[in-house]
Amino acid sequence: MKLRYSPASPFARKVAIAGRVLGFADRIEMIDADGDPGDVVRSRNPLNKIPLLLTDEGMAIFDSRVILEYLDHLAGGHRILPAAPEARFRSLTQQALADGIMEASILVSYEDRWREPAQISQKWLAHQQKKVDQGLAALEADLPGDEIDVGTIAVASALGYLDLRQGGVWRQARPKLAAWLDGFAARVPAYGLTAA
Ligand SMILES: N[C@@H](CCC(=O)N[C@@H](CS)C(=O)NCC(=O)O)C(=O)O
Repeated sequence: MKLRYSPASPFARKVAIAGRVLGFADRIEMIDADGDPGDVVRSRNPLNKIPLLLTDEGMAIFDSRVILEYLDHLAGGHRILPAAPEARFRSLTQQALADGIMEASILVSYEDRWREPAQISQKWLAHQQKKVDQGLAALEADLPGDEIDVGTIAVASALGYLDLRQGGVWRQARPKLAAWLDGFAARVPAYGLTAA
């Protein structure tokens, strides 16, 4: 399998962590966006987004949620995607919340990258940052557990992205969540191994 990724992408980090947790580290060839000038892998996704997984059969799979489901299936099923409905939908909802935090914080980063200074909208930035802050408040109030599944992998990846892009300032106001992330990092070596 080939994974088109970028070291800083939190969505790609979800996939990289899941791949290692499931024992696929040696089976997934990582292709860095920066080292792929022809952009052959990205061209397989009409949305031009990463991560994108090319299976051994040549199928292009995106987005990160679908790739995680594919890897879970490849590993025999119900390894990082619980079977029992209550656990399954809690985990999937946790993943949706974490993905939403990533999307909003990426839009904050893109504002600088894609807009001319005069076009940058403080109103839009505040709108996106509010989603990040509300998401963190929800996680602080209802902490993820000790399980290693699509929900906790996504939450850890989202928090890691905030550490990278926003200097970890979130930690001061969310001490229980910060302690949870430190515990996850200690329990899951793949977290540290996939840091940008
Ligand atoms: N929903 C997608 C989001 C992926 C995404 O937004 N990837 C970013 C990098 S972190 C990207 O490729 N951005 C390029 C663009 O938006 O054109 C997923 O879960 O994989």
